[in-house]
Amino acid sequence: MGNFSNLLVEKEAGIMWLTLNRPETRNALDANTLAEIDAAFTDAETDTEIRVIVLQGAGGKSFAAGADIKQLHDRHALEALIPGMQGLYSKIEGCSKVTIAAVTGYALGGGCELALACDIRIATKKAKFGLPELNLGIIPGAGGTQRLSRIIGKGRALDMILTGKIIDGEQAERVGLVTYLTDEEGLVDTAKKVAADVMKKGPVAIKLVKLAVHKGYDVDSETAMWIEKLSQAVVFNTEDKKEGTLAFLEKRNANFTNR
Ligand code: CO8
Repeated sequence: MGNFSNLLVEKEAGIMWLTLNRPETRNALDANTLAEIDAAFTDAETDTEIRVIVLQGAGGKSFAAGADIKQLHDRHALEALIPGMQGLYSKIEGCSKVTIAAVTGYALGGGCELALACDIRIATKKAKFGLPELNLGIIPGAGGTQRLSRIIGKGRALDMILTGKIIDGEQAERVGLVTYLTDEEGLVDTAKKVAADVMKKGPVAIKLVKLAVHKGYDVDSETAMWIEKLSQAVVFNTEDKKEGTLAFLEKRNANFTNR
């Protein structure tokens, strides 16, 4: 992977830490930052050592304050049709590794949508979530209209989008936008703990359960059940399944090999 200017990438003990690093703009997501996130995810996908990807923001004030409004100002209609931020977030959702957003400070617009595209969201009490795009005369166009509704329900999502209200970490936990709430000092440790729980699981099973949940959510229930059944059929045939069941019977921890 090449050198990045707006994204810090660290790999440690199975975790890829991605830190959005433009604190002077509250980590606004310009085209260069998005390209760097894209490249980091491409790398993570093929790096068998990496099991979990944690996204966070540098500077303490912000996870990400959304799309870079300076660049947004000059966009024309056809540019909204390219995959762009929406395509990248779909790639993140479809990543076979587990993704965690560790949020303190602002997660607004495309920053909130980035957190919504992750599998698990952790927030501090100082987190501030919102989709304020309508203030700018645009709509949440990086998956926000769909993912927020699915995660917190259509009524609450419409309220947040139409009023542009910003909710803090405690409110976000109450409505199910985040599933872990911590103080600022505990953010990294909470992410590490969640990652450690995930890393005890079989990698092939993780890949397929993500597929079953995400893809199954978008289709009718009978098709979704088939996706689940076929995913189970795949894992039934793996070394990991043999090892996981044997380890239980032998009263020891499983040693999964991703096969
Ligand atoms: N883009 C560019 N610059 C930004 C952004 C941003 N999103 N957010 C903050 N900045 C810059 C400010 O302009 C300022 O720059 P300067 O120092 O040069 O004046 C610097 O960061 C610091 O900002 P503030 O002084 O405003 O800092 P505060 O701590 O007082 O406030 C806020 C922080 C609340 C985050 C405030 O800056 C703010 O409201 N930012 C804009 C938030 C916003 O509206 N986000 C939504 C953007 S639109 C979007 O995300 C669309 C996604 C879908 C696009 C799909 C396209 C197809």
